[in-house]
Amino acid sequence: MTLIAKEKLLALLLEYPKPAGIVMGYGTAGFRARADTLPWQMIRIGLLAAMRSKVKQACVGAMITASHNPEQDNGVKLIDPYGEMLDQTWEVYANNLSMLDDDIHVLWDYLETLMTQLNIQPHDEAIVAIAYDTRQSSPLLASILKRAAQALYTTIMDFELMTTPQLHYAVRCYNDDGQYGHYTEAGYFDKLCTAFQNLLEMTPNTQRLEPLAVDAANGIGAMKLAYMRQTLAKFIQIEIFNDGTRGHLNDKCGADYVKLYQKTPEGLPLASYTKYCSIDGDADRLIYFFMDKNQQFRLLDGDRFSVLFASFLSIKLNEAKLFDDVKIGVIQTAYANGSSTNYIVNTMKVPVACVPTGVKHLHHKALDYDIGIYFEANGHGTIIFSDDLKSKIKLAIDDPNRTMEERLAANQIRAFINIINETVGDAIADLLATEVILSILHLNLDGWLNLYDDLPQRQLKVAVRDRTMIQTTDAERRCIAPAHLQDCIDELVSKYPSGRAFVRPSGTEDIVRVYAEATTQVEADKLADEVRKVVEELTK
Ligand code: G16
Repeated sequence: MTLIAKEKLLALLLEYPKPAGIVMGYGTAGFRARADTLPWQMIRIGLLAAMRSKVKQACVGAMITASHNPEQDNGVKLIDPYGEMLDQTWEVYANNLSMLDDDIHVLWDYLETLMTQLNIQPHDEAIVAIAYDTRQSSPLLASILKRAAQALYTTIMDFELMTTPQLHYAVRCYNDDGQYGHYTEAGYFDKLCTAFQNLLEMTPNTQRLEPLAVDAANGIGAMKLAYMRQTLAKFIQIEIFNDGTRGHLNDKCGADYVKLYQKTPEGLPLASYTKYCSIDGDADRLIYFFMDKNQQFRLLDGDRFSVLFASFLSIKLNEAKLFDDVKIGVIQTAYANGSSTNYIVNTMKVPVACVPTGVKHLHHKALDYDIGIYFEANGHGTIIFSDDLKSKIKLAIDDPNRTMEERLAANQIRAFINIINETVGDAIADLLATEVILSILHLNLDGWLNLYDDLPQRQLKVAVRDRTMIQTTDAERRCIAPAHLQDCIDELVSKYPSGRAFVRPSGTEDIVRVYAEATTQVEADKLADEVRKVVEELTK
């Protein structure tokens, strides 16, 4: 590689030195840590983004966000050319680079070895699309990443403030020459809003949509939803709260807070609306909730979206007489409420697969189906539709031998597909998809909730000395380290009828997560607390 590239890199290493003793791994959603400990990491990830782009001969994305984490954190993750998460084999290179100290010779040798191994030339073209959330630390981190990528002769597309799913969408569109949509923000809004409008207009007897109050977690989603509000006003009134003008990012609000603590966020007028939802700091998660007639808080989480979306698509596939030709499946993680899995498998007769936490795992598994519906209980998810399914839908729409009803149903599926952001979980797209289904199926939140009863559950965060001491297997449902932890959990669980519990280290926060469910809330809370004590004891 050229001397100039080496000099540019050296300047960055001197400007943003790696703190002594720091260790960071590419986790559930990239590197995440306190923002002030991240600048050195941005150099390495900028280099990796450039290399990935050169290898794939396509644009890749770099999103700077710590999503649901508190304001003082930040993070970065790479997006592959099809808009999906970085190929997991490349997480190894990310970790290798992360382990290297600031010695320019060592770093340079590693880059050259990688280039030889991957058969790339330093001057091969590279394009990296960058975007960031509203955190104060984001612009600086973005600028470091940009300079590092540029040192390896990379063209930067700087989208500045965007939601995470918008960047995933933009990368996909850019690489497929606009087949999936136009890569700009205007293209994203236009695709979603047009599909939403088309689906409502083509459907007879839709139910009028009640106004929706959105808790935007004081994050980027507020700004982006505000753009769409006007366009959608003819169909739905969207009111945005926690829009960042007063509170702090994800502080006592947002999807993670509402799901974790199973309570309403601050900053919303709770008596005024029949429907509420919360998104998270980078708008990739969505949770609905409402106050029932006894003013009790009622939550509709990611499991509920799987049920709603699978029900709607099954109905429409049946109407289009396509159901028997289509392989539909739901992907969950260990956090899925046992009742939801039971309902999907036994009542809806749709197969369910369980994979480890992290959209990257769910997305991968969803590719096994024509319609792969994946949601984590925390509200992060989407649907993937196979090319084969899309062709069948098109043929059905154009087939003059089919009845009007069949062709309408096929058309409705096509419009619905265009609302969904297939690249990654997208709170805005999922919100529109939810609203449209509620309108078409004449459901309110109460009716949606009453499809099945959740088992009471509790989730806890436990601070431990070293969270990597906990190792899991079987899609994170069982522990293999430390010794005896699983035996202890099994013994505790056996005391609770329908009890279930597991622990796993978080890949985004420096904590261990405990999950427990049982037949009553008191029991779920007690089981979670007992498991917490065992975790604390065995990780001392
Ligand atoms: C990220 C991932 C999600 C994951 C969540 C929590 O969400 O994208 O798939 O469920 O972290 O992960 P962990 O339990 O390992 O901390 P987000 O919304 O923070 O990007």
